[in-house]
Amino acid sequence: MKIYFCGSIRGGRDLAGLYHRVIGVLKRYGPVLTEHVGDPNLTEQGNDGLPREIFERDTAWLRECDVVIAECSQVSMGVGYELAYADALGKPCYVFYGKKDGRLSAMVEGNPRFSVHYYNGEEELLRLVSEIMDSLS
Ligand code: 6K6
Repeated sequence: MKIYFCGSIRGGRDLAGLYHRVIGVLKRYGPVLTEHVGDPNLTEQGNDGLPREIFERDTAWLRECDVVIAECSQVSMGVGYELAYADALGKPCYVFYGKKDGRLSAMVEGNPRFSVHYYNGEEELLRLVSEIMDSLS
């Protein structure tokens, strides 16, 4: 099972450590095509390739993947774009949101094809991710 993980980059890297640990769980189930999203050395200012190359590579991975896992607590235009792109391809999309003071975009929360999960704290997030991946494998 090829897994595409989405998390904020230019939207802010506050949750990079959390992404890294979610990816650690996901890797037990198959290759995570976007492992770099959890790289603690990747900053929002970093310039890790030309935007066109990033777009072509990431959209190719979205076409190739079997499941999309998106951590949406940190608002990110790229994550929203990836979810819409994956949805148009009919990919199964699992969305996670852990902020108490804020609301997930209605364009994500309201999509009946997305499986949206709210969590309280990292432990619950990692448990939810494992349970979902167990159910898919
Ligand atoms: C810019 C700054 C640091 O790195 C970059 C560009 N590098 C990227 N490399 C790979 N994927 C990227 C990059 N920038 C965005 N993405 C994709 O969009 C990732 O798969 C993330 O899930 C999502 C983040 O979007 P933004 O809008 O928060 O950057």
